[in-house]
Amino acid sequence: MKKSVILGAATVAGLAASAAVAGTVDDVKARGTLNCGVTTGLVGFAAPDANGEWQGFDVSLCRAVAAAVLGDASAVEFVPTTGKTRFTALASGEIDMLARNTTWTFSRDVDLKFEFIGVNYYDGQGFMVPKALGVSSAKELDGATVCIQTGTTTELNLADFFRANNISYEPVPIETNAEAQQQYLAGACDVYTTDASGLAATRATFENPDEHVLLPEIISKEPLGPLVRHGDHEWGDVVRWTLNALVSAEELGVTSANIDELSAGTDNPEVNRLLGTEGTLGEMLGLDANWAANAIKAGGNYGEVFAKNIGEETPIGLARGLNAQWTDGGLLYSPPFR
Ligand SMILES: N[C@@H](CCC(=O)N[C@@H](CS)C(=O)NCC(=O)O)C(=O)O
Repeated sequence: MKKSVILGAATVAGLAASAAVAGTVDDVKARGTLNCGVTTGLVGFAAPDANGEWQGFDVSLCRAVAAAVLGDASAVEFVPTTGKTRFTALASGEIDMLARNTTWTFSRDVDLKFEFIGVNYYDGQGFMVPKALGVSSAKELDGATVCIQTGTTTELNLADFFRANNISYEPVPIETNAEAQQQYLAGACDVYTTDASGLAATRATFENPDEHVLLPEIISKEPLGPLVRHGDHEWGDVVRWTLNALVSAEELGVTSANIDELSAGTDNPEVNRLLGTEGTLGEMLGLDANWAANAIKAGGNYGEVFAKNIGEETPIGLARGLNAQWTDGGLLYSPPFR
């Protein structure tokens, strides 16, 4: 069944109620590709490379889900979405899942009727300014012009922060990160504010990144994660446990280098259940026994995906911080595979 709907004047909330809510696993299998909503471009998270191939931390999750469901990490149709269009794209059925640095909030979950299936990056909102502005705290930004992406939590947090600190600002609304970058570098705004990871990713693409600083304040919690439509629990389970598989694989020491060897069977029962040599977890999800092994092979475990796309060895240079495993003092904690 074709699920694209005529958008008309319907609100996102109205669409959420009318869109098909079940059967996404079967739809994806029948179609043979996963329609995955991503950003319009944020290097390190989701952006096409020189060959037009989408790469990045969020892109890797799309590929892992495609590998789990279809056995083919390349069977993904990437659908670029902006801060504003992302929710309509998901609610209408144009995409099967959204993997686009999207913050899990009460109203998106409850009111827009989506289901956040986990957190793949714990973040918070920060500020970037040119060094030449001579500012060392966000509280010194009274009267500043601020580039701000519409349809985001960023917009709302910014208003709260300035009001709480009794200072004023002039918003410069923008639709995409590319536009923000261009406006900010052209001096159309004094400040760019978004998720701290987004600021690091954006600054990494500047010709002179050293001329820009991230201010010390982190003014919000931005738990970023993939989401699906409310009501399709089987599909939610598939996406949720694919993310958990990548996280568990790191905790259990399963990597893209040793996975073939471990897939022959190990003396760790949880590794065996994860990789499908013991138990029937794949069958419970309606997938092949090696669904999780395929997901891990797509781009490596969570730690490998992080290191390759956004980690300290990349120009983006993000530390694991809150995104370390719980065993290393971070917040990553997958429920058990049993
Ligand atoms: N996490 C926030 C902000 C997400 C957001 O849209 N961030 C921007 C700035 S990093 C982005 O991803 N832009 C990519 C694009 O323009 O496509 C939210 O969920 O509202």
